[in-house]
Amino acid sequence: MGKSVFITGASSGIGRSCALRFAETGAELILTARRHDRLQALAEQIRNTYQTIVYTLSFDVTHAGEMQSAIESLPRHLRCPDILINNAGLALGLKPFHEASYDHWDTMIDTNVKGLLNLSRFISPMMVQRGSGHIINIGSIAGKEVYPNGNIYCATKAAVDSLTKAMRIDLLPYGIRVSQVAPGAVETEFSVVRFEGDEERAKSVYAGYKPLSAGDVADVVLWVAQQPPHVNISDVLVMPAAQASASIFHKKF
Ligand code: NDP
Ligand code: 8X3
Repeated sequence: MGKSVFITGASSGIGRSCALRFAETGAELILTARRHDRLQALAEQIRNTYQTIVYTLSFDVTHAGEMQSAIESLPRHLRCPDILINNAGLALGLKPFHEASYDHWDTMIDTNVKGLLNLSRFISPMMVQRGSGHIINIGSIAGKEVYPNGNIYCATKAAVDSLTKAMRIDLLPYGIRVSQVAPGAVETEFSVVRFEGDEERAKSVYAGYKPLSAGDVADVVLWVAQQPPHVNISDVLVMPAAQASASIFHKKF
């Protein structure tokens, strides 16, 4: 492949698996997240296994200034990657609307929506100037359908769904492809984060059926990225075979 790929949220789950999948193709990687140690360990594993170039940047996507300084520390040719994968995101809590935490709302909106906006707004002008690029946003089934107590998380992913369409329209004249991969249930650290470290509760989300793995989703992201230049996979909804909609699962206990 030989492309440069910038991945947010590469310290865990889907982002980490994307890093490994793209590394196999020989891509130059820019891996970002807040947890520096995890990024370093992953970068070392990738360099040793695939002999590919990997840069790591530790920043919080909600801090636009921090993000911009981190990108400016990269060699000039990597500041505008061929592919940007906007993956960093999280859910916090699962409470009815009238009981949900204001702090959780702020963090989800700032991370899932403003984080994606900050980064895309910073990098897309460079793609426009170059006349090429591919932005792949990780949405969710939660952005297409609302489920009980999902309220603000679902709304942030609906925003990702809308922004993907908006970016595709506005960046169309400049040779920039914009895609969304929207997964159903994927077993990662997502539910441990959502339930603030409650491992048992997190495990129960994936009990009785086979969820997607982060690698399953990374395979789809790689497929989207590997299409010929005249093809854009605009939107992929990928779910476990045991999931029919945001809240309907076939579970066997
Ligand atoms: P994980 O919790 O395993 O990974 C989330 C990643 O996002 C981590 O690398 C984390 O890194 C990063 N991240 C979170 N907040 C920030 C922040 N403020 N700044 C920078 N990085 C941040 O979950 P998943 O891999 O499952 O989630 C990845 C994406 O997939 C998310 O957008 C999620 O909404 C989406 N998704 C997940 C599904 C699932 O069922 N798991 C289904 C559909 C979509 P660090 O903590 O080191 O900063
Ligand atoms: C993550 C999937 O259904 O738990 O976006 O919200 S879900």
